[in-house]
Amino acid sequence: MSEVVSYELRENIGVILVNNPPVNALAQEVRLGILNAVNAAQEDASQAIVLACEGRTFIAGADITEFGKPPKDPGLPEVLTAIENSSKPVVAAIHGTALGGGFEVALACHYRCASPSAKVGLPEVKLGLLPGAGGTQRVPRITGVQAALDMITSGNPIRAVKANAMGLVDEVLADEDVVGGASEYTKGLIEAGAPLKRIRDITIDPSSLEPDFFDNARKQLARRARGQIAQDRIVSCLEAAVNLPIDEGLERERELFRELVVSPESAAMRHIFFAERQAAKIKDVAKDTPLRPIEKVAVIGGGTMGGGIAMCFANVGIPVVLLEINDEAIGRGMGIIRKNYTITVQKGKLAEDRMEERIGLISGTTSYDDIRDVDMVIEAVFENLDLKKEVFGKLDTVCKPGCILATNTSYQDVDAIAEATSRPKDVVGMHFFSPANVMKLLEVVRGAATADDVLATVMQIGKKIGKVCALSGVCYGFIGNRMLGGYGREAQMLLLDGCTPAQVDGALEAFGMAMGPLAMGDLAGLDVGYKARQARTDLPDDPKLYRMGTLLVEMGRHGQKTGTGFYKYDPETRKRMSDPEVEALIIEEAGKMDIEQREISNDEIIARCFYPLINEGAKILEEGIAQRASDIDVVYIYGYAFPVAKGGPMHYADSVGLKNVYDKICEYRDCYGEEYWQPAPLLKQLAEEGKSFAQWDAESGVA
Ligand code: 3H9
Repeated sequence: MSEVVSYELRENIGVILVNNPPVNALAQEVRLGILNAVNAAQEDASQAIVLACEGRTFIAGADITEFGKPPKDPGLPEVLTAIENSSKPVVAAIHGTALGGGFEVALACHYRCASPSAKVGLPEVKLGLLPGAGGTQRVPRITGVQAALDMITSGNPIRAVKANAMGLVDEVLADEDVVGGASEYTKGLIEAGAPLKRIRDITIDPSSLEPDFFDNARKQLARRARGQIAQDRIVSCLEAAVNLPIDEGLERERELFRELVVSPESAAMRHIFFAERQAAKIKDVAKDTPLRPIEKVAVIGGGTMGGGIAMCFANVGIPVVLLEINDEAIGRGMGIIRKNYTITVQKGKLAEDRMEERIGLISGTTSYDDIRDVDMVIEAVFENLDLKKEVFGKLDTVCKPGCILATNTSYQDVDAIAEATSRPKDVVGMHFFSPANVMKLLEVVRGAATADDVLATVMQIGKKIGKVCALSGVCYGFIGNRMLGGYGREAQMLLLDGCTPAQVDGALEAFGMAMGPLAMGDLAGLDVGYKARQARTDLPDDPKLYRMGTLLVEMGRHGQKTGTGFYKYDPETRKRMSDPEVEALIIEEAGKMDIEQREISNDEIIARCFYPLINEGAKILEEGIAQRASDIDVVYIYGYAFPVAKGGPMHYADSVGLKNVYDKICEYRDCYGEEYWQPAPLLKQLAEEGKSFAQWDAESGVA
């Protein structure tokens, strides 16, 4: 048929096999191959057709790299029409993950069977898209509208057994021999004279829905949209599925898919899809670097961070020893772990016996003797270099040769920590984000001596525990926290210039940030930043700098924990409210410093807060701290809740245009001073050359 699709008659069954590694994406040759095979099967002696895939998975969707390029025939809808109109039953044989366009292919088939471990799903929303080949029209015809809405707006995959109960899959096969099992199942259909079951023939009864069902769905989804429009368009498609004949519904779906595929949100989200996968690759570490086996882990420090890290490993079945200074601390740590798991159980996301199994994998100790046999240690003690060095000195004496010694430090010098051991090549940074069992980002910090196999192993184990990994070199704050400085600084400067806290946070939240920086400061505790600033010697001596944050702490307003900070908080609901007292104080302080307050636009708030961050990102790139601009985007999306619909700060800068960003930074430099606004040489260079960070990545050979 073609290089990527084969067809052969096996007894009375025509078997179509797709073989387009790694994930059998629906590239043009695959679409053409399936179309030709279905047409060929109409003419031969087959009585039914099985559509299956080689390799690790059934079709995992459209080929995302083709989006944004001129379409090539045949389009997917044409292929699906040929399948649906086949005069012989077509049976999808699903293994691995049938996702997006892949599952839509299966839905156009007359029957679907799946191996026990298979999953099906429509994850397009995670790429800022909607299922564009009938998913929004066919799924609600099977599952009803509410279940379809949940499935398509969440994008989460569904296991075979559940999919079977929902009617999305007709048969769960006995084992993983999917072609064999599907062929047997198909023979049964032939013998029974099973009809050509087309999902399109099912009608949805509109009276089964509340009159305001779609309005309510839109309102609920808008709350978590954060700049994404796909959810809203998915609701429109489901509305069409209920109210229009299927062909008109399919047409409506195509129209809205076309709108989304050219949207900046989808471009940003597709950028992150590939960026996330790139970030795990280290340019000078060979792909086939042998990995160190990690079968048992120790975590030093059972506080919030250490406990969360221990949970990450227990969740994937890896035993963890939690080392603390005394039994009381162990008890406290284990208590927090149990509490966290209990919340997950209460939410219905974890079965109680699974919780006990996981907790059973975590054991507490106060003795370094008990970690002699572990393959990896992650230190999560207090942020103090001397303390960390002391811990690593001890680890060096007890840990077995080859054990990976990782520090979870957020700021300390990984090289200085490594020097406290006789084996700096085994030392690496694993910077988890709080809460460690929830946040997806893992900054992997490469010390001057860190061995390649340590890095490769940490990247692999990071993926195993569900993290998105990005490599950072050693510097103060690594990639993420280093870039954050200017963001928080400007948020406070803007207050003196004329904004209220609600205006600053409101503009950034409207941009898509989960929480503005001032509200975030209140949540984390304003005293934390205050203490950290006092310990620093590199900050300019400027009374304007962090003026409001400092003043509020000195007034005892430490944020949410004291009930007041930049805002005041309802003691019962913790709802944040503007505080006229703070607003008056800001005006008074600005007056004392002769700052003339003025109206400030949301655009200025966004530029003043994000451009320093982008500028620092450019410095980080040219210093080689980050491998790629896209890695920085990954850090911000997964570690700092930067809106995915904006694609991360560097992608956002590209979308604004680096020349525009550079010019604004120069304007702010002239207005607010060089100590805060010093354009990065790389930003200047790219702006002058009319290039983007994405081009820099491509030209540096790291993309
Ligand atoms: C769609 O279908 C639209 C339709 O409704 C309408 C059409 C008209 N395309 O993730 P991995 C690459 S939208 C191109 O590391 P895993 C990936 O970049 C699509 N490439 O493996 C990576 O490349 P590299 C809806 C793709 O085992 C390699 O494959 N579908 C695609 O951890 C391995 O990927 C989705 O959104 C693709 N569709 O996970 C599913 N998928 O090695 C997207 C992967 O060079 N895919 N690649 O870095 C996934 O969720 C995961 O890849 C999957 C495997 C779960 C399948």
